[in-house]
Amino acid sequence: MRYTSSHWGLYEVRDTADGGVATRPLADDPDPSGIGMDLAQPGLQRLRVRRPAVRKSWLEGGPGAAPERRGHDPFVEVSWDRALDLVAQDIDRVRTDFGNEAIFAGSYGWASAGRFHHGQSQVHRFMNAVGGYVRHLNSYSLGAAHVLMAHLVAPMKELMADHTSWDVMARHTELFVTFGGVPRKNAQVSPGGVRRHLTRGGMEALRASGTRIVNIGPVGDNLDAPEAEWLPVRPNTDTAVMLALAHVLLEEGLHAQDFLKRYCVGFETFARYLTGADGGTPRTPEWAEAISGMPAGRIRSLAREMASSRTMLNMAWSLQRASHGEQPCWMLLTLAAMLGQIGLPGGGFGFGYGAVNALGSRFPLASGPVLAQGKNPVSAFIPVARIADMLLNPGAPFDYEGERHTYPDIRMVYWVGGNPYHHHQDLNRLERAWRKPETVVVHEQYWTATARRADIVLPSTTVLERNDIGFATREGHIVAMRKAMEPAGEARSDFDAFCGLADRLGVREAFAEGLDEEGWLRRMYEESREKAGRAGNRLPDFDTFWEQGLIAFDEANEPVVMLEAFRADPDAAPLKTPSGRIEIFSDTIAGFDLEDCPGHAVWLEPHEWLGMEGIGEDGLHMLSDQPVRRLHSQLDASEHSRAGKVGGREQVAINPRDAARRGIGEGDVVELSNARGRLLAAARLSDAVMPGVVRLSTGAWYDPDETGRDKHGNPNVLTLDVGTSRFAQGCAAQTCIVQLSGPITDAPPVTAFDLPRFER
Ligand SMILES: Nc1nc2c(c(=O)[nH]1)N[C@H]1C(S)=C(S)[C@@H](COP(=O)(O)OP(=O)(O)OC[C@H]3O[C@@H](n4cnc5c(=O)[nH]c(N)nc54)[C@H](O)[C@@H]3O)O[C@H]1N2
Ligand SMILES: Nc1nc2c(c(=O)[nH]1)N[C@H]1C(S)=C(S)[C@@H](COP(=O)(O)OP(=O)(O)OC[C@H]3O[C@@H](n4cnc5c(=O)[nH]c(N)nc54)[C@H](O)[C@@H]3O)O[C@H]1N2
Ligand SMILES: [Mo]
Repeated sequence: MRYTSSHWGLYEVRDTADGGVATRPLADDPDPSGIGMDLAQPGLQRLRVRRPAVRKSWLEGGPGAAPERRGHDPFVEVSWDRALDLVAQDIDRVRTDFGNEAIFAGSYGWASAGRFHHGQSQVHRFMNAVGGYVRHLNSYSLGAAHVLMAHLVAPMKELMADHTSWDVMARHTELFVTFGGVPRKNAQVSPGGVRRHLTRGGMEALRASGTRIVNIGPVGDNLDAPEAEWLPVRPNTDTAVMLALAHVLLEEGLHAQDFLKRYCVGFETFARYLTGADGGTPRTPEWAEAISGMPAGRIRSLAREMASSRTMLNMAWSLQRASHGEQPCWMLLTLAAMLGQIGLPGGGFGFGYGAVNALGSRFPLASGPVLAQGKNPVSAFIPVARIADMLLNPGAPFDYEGERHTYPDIRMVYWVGGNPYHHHQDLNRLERAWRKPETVVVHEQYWTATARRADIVLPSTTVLERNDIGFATREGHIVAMRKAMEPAGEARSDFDAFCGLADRLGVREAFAEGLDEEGWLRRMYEESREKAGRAGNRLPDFDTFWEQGLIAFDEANEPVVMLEAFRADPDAAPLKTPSGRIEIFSDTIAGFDLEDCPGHAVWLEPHEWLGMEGIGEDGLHMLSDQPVRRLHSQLDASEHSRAGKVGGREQVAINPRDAARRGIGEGDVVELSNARGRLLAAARLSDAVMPGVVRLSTGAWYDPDETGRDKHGNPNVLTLDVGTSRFAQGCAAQTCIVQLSGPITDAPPVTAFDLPRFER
C-alpha cells in the first residue's frame, strides 16, 4: 500500500483509471478530518506557483527597488538557473555588505507533514551552511505558555507529553471544567500528522461515564457535549473568574493546605493578593462578576463543587494568545494546586485538550526522524510574533524573559513553509514593515498573499510530488510517504532549490553531504531506527519500511497521569523549577520587575476588552479562532474550505441580539473595522457566541482592495500586534475590539483566488 500524510491525517494513495491519484483516510481512523488530501482539484492546482518568478521592479531595479510595489507589481517568470543566480548573488551581497545578521530566516510556519521536506528545517540548515541567520523563538501557538510554564512547573514539551490520558479521565474525573471548550475541530490536526483522531472518542467516553462538564467562555459550541453547562464570560476575563474561584476556596477553607505546603512554593504571597491583605481589592466573586459577567452565585457554587469532586481543569491555548496571556496559565495552575489533585488520576489540570490530537493520547513521547539543522553562528533572534516590530525598529531594544535585547537590521527576509500574511497580527502594519527589507524570497506551492508580496518566488512541490517520511510525536506511527504524482509546472522540492543555491555559493557539501532525497531518507530513518531501538521499539530496515509503508506503534500499557511521580515523592522526583516545586510565586519572575508580569498570577486589564472605558454599546470583541475547514490558510481555495463561505466570503458569527440592533440578517455582508483596518465578511447569526462577541476564524486569504479594505474576511486585518507582555512577548491575537456595520449592498467580489499579473 502507498501512503501519504498531512497534519490532519494519514491517507492511502492509489492510481485512478484516468491517470490521476485518489486518496482516502485510513480505514481504522475513528474520526477522519474532512479537510482531505484531494490536492489535484482544479481550484487548488490553478493556484500553484508553476515557474520561478521575480517581481518586475526588483528585476529591473535590483534589491530595494520600489518596495511599496510589493503585492502590486506584476511578476516576470524566469528559468530556474536565472532565479537561483539572482537569489544566490543577493544572499552573498547581503552577507558581505551587512553580515548574516541582516538575513531573517526564522520562517515560521507549519509547512507540510513530511520530516525531510520540512520547510523550516530545510531553510535553517541551508542558512547555517552559508553563515547563519536571525531566528525566532517559540511559536504563535504557545508563546506565553512556553516561556512561563518552564519557570512554574515544567517545560511545555514535557507537560504536553504528560497529559492525563482520556481513558483515565473517563474512569476518574467527576467534574471537567474547561475554559474555552474542547474544540474537536482543532484536534483534527497534530504537527507532523495524525493516524487516529482521538478527541471525539475521548469526549464520548467522558460523557458516557457521567462526568459533569462545565464550559466557561464566550463561545458555547466548542465542545461535543450538548448537556454541558455553558457559562458565558467576556473574552480575556477568565483569569478574574479563576481568581474568584480561588478566593472562595480560601475563604471557605476548601483549599488543599497540605498539598500547597508539600508541593508548592509561594502560596502565602499569592493569598495576600487574593484576599486584599496586600492593600489591593479582594478578588471576590462579586468583583469577578463585574469584570467577566459570570454570576457571583455560580462562581461560589462551582468552587464548592470543584472542591468536593475529582476535578480536571482545562484551558484552550487561545486564552494565552491574548494580552497578558501568561496570567490564565499561571492562574489555572494555581487553582489546580489549591484543589490539591495534581498528580491524582483524573484530577489536576490540562492545557489544551482539543487543541491538537495528541493531548490525552497514550502514545509515549518518542523522537522520530529529523533533518539536522547544523549550527547557527548568528545569535540575534526575536520572539516569533515580534516580526513587524523588528522590521520597523532596527536597533531598538526589546525585553524577553527578563533580559534586554536589540532588534537586528534586516535587509533580506527568506520564507519557506509559512504564511506571515496569514499568521501575523495587524496586517496593515505588517505591510509597512514588509517594505523595509531590500529583498524578500519566498518558496511556495501556491500564490498566497505572502508569495504575492515577495521579490523572488521559487515554486515548491507538495507532499504528493516527492518522497518523504511522516512522523509525529505521540501519534504512534512512522509512514513512508511515497511520491504519487509529477510536480506541477517546474516546481521543485525546497531541498532541490537549496542544492542549486548551495552549488552557487560553494556549500553543496556542507548542505547536502553528498546525499540526494533517497540518501537523506535512508539516513534519517536509520538514525531514528537506532533511537527507537534504544527506547525498546524495533523498526525494520529501511527497504522493508519503504515497502510496508506504515508502521504503527503500540500504545503504552500504562495510562498516563500527569505529574504522578512528582506527587508520589516530590523529593525523589522534583520538578525542574528553581524550588523543585510548583511555583505559585516565582522569585525569578518577580526579580524581572515587570509590571505586566509580576511574581504570581494577577488580573491585569487587557489592552482592549469589553470592560474598557469608553467602549460604549458599539464595541464588539472579535475572537479569531482556528478554522474548522482548513489548517490555517492552507487549502483555503479547496472545495471543502469554500463550502464554509457565503458568497465567497468568510462567515462571522454574531449573536442575534447584536445583529438585530444593527439591522443585520443572516448572510448579509458586513464590515468589521477598527483603527487598524477594515474587512468584509458574511454575517452568521448564532446563539453560540455571547452578546458583545463576534467570531471570525482565521485563514481566509488576505485580499485587500485599493483602499486596503480586505474583501474576504481575514481577521488579522483587525488584530492587535503587541506582545502578551514584556516577559514572554507571545502573540495576543485574541485581544481585539471591533465595530460592525452593514448590510453592505455594494460589496465587491473576492479576488483572493485570482492569479497575480505576469509580464514577459
Ligand atoms: N488572528 C489570529 N492569527 C493567528 C492565530 C489566531 O489564533 N488568531 N493563530 C496563530 C497560530 S497558533 C499559528 S500556528 C499560525 C499559523 O501560521 P502558518 O503556519 O504560517 O500558516 P499556514 O497557512 O499553515 O502556512 C503554511 C504555508 O506553507 C506552505 N507550504 C506547505 N508545505 C510547503 C512546502 O513543503 N514548502 C513550501 N515552501 N511551502 C509549503 C503552505 O502553502 C502555506 O502557505 O497562525 C497564527 N495566527
Ligand atoms: N482545523 C484546524 N485545527 C487546528 C488548527 C487549524 O488551523 N485548523 N490550528 C492548530 C494550531 S496551530 C493551534 S496552535 C491550535 C490552537 O488551539 P486553540 O488556541 O485552543 O484554538 P482556538 O480555536 O483559537 O480557540 C479555542 C477556543 O477558545 C475560545 N476562546 C477564545 N478566546 C477565549 C477567551 O478569552 N476565553 C475563553 N474561555 N475562551 C476563549 C475560542 O472561541 C475557541 O472556541 O489549533 C490547532 N488545530
Ligand atoms: Mo499554532
